[in-house]
Amino acid sequence: MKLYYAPASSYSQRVLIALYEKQIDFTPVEVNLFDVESRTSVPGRATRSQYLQINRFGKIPSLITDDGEVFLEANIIIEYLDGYYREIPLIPQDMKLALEMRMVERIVDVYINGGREALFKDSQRPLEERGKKEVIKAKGLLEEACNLLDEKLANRTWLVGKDFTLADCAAAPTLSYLRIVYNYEHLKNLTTYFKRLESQTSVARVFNQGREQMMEMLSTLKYPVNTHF
Ligand SMILES: N[C@@H](CCC(=O)N[C@@H](CS)C(=O)NCC(=O)O)C(=O)O
Repeated sequence: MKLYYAPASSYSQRVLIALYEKQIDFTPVEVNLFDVESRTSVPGRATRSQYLQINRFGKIPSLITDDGEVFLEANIIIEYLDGYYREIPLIPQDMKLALEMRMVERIVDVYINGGREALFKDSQRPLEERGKKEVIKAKGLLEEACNLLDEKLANRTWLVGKDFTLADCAAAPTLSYLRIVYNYEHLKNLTTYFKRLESQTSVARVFNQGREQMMEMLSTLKYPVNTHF
């Protein structure tokens, strides 16, 4: 199977963590994240026209199976991987735990990632234009979501149940990039959990692979952000 991805892309990182956790062989195909217009070819990478035939939205990641089936959307790709490679499961068998996992993933995606995006965009506006109503609202939702995770993590190793799940695959890159614009060190359980994520082999590998590209992107910003993340 082939994974179309970019090392610094947080949604690609979710899938890479799942692939490494499950120890699945795959062929990585890098899509040029910097070249938004053409996604032009660098040898060994997908061109925009090639890539749009796989994913009409031009978003990464995408997965092509050995049978030529195409899966879009990071979570759906992980669900596919989990269905076919059961030895190391990332989705709980128990129905209620599986629902809790999906709920937590939605909270991470909608409120934490959404809040992070809003804060990041705000950080790139001139000072006098920052902090509008929508940004304050997004920050409030982000804070509530972080509080919720912190409460859940009071007596847990991973976000849901006893094992590492898809929710942790989603949380790792989201919480890593969140630190660029928002400091959550006051939330002790969440901070300890993030350290635990960083020392998970699959996560450390993915973070190492993505760091250089992310630093390159951050170095082009108009206004500085926290680069110690
Ligand atoms: N809902 C999609 C989101 C994918 C997404 O937004 N990927 C970003 C990279 S992290 C992307 O492709 N950005 C490039 C662009 O929008 O042109 C998923 O879960 O896979």
